[in-house]
Amino acid sequence: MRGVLRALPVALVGSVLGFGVSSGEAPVAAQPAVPLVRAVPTKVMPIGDSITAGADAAQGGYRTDLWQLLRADGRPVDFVGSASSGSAALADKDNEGHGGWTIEMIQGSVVGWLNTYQPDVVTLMIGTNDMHTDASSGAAPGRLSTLLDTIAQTLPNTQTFVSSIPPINDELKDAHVDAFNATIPAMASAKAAAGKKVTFVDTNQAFSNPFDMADALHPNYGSLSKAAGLWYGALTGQPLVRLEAEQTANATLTHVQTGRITSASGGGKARYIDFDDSVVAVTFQVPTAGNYRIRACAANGMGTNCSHNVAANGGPQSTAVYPSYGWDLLAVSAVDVPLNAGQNVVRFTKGDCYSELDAIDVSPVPTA
Ligand SMILES: [Ca+2]
Repeated sequence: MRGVLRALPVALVGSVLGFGVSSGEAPVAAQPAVPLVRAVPTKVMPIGDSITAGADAAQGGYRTDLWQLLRADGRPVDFVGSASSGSAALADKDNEGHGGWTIEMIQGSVVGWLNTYQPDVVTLMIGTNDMHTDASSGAAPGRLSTLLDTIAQTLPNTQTFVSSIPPINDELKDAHVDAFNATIPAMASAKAAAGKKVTFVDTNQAFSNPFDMADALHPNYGSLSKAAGLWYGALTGQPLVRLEAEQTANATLTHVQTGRITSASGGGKARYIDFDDSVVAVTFQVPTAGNYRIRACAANGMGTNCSHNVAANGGPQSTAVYPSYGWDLLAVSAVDVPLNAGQNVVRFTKGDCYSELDAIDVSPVPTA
C-alpha cells in the first residue's frame, strides 16, 4: 500500500514506513501539482461545504495543516476563493467552502469562481449535505460527475483532486456515504482516461475512529490534520507517513504524559515534555538510507515561539520551532535528518519553553 503503515509482528520494534517505492515499480516522473519551484505561486482553490470552510477548532478544515505542510517545504502556493476563514495557523484563508451547500449548489457557482480566480489546482470535497438532506442521495454521483466535467471544460489545464467525503454518525446516512464514496475512484479514473486532469484522493480514511468526528457531520481538527497529510501527498506526489507521538507502538515516552484528547490527531498527544529528562523517542524503519523530512506537529499555547530539540540516531541536534497557535491547534515545523536503512530512533526533547507533540509526518526530503 502506498504511504501507509504496515502492521508488524511484535518482535520488530517500531513501524515500517513505505513511501510508494517498491522494486520493479517505475518511478513517476510527473511534475507535482504543487511543485517546490515555480515562477509564480501555484493557485489552489479548496471547494466544498462547511467541512472545507472550517467547522473544527481551527475553523479552517484540512486547509490549515495542508497550508502548513506546503509552506514547510517552501512551496510557493496561493489559496484562492471568494470566502475567507481560518485561524492564525492558516496564513492564507481564501477558499470556496460554503456551509450547508450540496453538489448542485456548487455546480451553480463554480464556473464564476474558476473564471475569476483561475486556479491551477482544485481540491474538491463535496457531497456530505447531499447525504445528510437528500433522500435521493443515489443521484449524487451523477451530480459530482457533472461538476467534474464542468471544471474540466472551464479550465482544462487545472488539476482537480476530488476526495471521498467523511463519515456521518448515522447508520443509514453513513451507508449512503460509503456508496457515494465507492463511486468516486472509478469516476476519477474514467475522467483521467478521457484526458481530463482528475485525481482521486481518499481522505475518508483519516476519519476512521469515533473520536475523529467533532459531531455527527464534521471531523475534528486532529483528524483534519491527518487528512491534510493525505491531500499533501496527492498534491506533491510525496506520500507522508503519520506517526502518532502518544502511541506506544511508535514511540517510547520518558517523563512524558499522554492522555485522551479527543480533538488531537489519533486521539492524544505527548504532553509535559517539560523536563531535562523528558524524551519522546519515535522508532520506525525506512527502506532506504537518505535524508528524510520530519514534520513535527505540536501544540503551543505559551504565547511565544517554543521548540523541541530533535536528533536522529544520536546524531546532530536540530531544532523544531513552533509558533504559538494555542493548545487546541498545531504548528507544523520541518526538520531534515539523515536516516539509516532499517531502524531509526528520532528523539524529541525539551527546547525553549514547552510544546505538546501530537504527531510527526515523515517522507524523504522532497526534490520536486
Ligand atoms: Ca496524536
